[in-house]
Amino acid sequence: MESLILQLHEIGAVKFGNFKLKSGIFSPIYIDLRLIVSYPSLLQHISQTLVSSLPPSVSYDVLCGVPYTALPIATVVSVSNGLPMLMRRKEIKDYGTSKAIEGTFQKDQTCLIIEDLVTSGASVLETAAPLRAAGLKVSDAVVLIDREQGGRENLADNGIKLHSMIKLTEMVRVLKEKGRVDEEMERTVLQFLEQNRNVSVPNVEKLGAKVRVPGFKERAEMAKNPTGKKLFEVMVKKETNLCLAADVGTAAELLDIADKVGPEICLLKTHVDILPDFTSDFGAKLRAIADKHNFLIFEDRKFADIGNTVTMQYEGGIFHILDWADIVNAHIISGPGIVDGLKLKGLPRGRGLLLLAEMSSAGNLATGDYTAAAVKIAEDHSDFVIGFISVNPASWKCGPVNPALIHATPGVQMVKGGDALGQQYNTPYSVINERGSDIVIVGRGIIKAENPAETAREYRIQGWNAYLAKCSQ
Ligand code: S5P
Repeated sequence: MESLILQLHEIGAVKFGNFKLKSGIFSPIYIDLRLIVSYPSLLQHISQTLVSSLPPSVSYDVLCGVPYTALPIATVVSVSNGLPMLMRRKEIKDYGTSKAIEGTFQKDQTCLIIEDLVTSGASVLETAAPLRAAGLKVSDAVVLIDREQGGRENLADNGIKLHSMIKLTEMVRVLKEKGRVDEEMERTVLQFLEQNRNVSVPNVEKLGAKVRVPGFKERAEMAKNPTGKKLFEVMVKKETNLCLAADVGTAAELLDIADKVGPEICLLKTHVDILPDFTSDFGAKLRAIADKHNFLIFEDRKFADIGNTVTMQYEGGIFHILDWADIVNAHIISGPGIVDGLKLKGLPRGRGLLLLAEMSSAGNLATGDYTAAAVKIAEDHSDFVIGFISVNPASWKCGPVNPALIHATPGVQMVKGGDALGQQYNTPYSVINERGSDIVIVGRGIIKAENPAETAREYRIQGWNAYLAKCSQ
């Protein structure tokens, strides 16, 4: 390993100084492994050591390198070990076969992911998602260098064990010992790593001691509200627990993305008051798309006023939400009267309501007793309330909630993290399997993707697999 580290340093694949990373932060160390294609014996050395460093318990039928840098490594591993390889396309063609994965394989085969460098683990997850979507099992990834900045934990959250040949701290120690960097640089790098370690694994309390989890089909039977029942049924029929948060700039874009992503989702969430081109026929147009693809519409109105006011906000104004939205949501800050008010209008039309029991944003106040109060109100109105916006129902002190009620969780992306305005993200696997939710609500993770429909498919598979894993526990 030492000689490998020294060779990487010699060819300039590891550099020390002050480098701006893709994320915008400055790092005293920069690693560029693209160079290794120019050094065939080093490439062969890396490829051989990668596979032989894996524990014998790791078994696999096929390999897949993360594009692009790890592709030559995976190719050499494949050729020297006689193991078939797959390739994941970064860009999916909209002509020909439009395949995300190239190569032949059988469903249920196990695929080992090969990567050159892991920081957050995002690239490995981007490769794992279409492999899993195609029916392959992905449980291990092997990487040449682990930057030790949260990748291992993020991957574990997604059911992938990371095996690394070299850890960045080890690499720096070896280079210091061999006189390639001085003590000050070693200290600077270690300090940088210390300050940029994204290891904050959420305080996950596992779902109650392996109680049998009823599936969505069973829960559809238990639901009292027709919309709640329909939602479970759609989820089962389409094998999806994905809700798209369609926070796009215009009504035209919204209708367009709804049609494209429609086959992947059970629910489409709108913020109708952000659409500058809203017209009175918007609801009918969206309903037609919802009927075509069999999903429900959820207007994320977050009502918060007294019962009398919300009846008017629900039914009237410009938006006439009651006419086209299957589901709306409400805060309980004003007390149970808000549910009575919305129910007055919504129940005769067969509509459903989600209560905001928790929120995803940092520092929010919907915790503890407030969350418990939401549960109580929901139980008291289970003819109209279909469930909750929640973040970690597995941790609720009140214990498991009536399974007729559903949990939908915002703040979901493939990699844990957040935005600059307090949003906090967890992975689909963590949200469904560890935090005890049912539906993942994904906005920017899909709408900002290069190919929203394909990305939505990947989220759907991740979310659904996490649900299946939970049910088979
Ligand atoms: O606590 C909450 C509740 C909601 S409904 N946190 C949220 O982020 N939301 C909504 O979920 C939010 O208004 C947005 O529409 C979506 C999250 O979007 P993303 O782009 O961060 O995935």
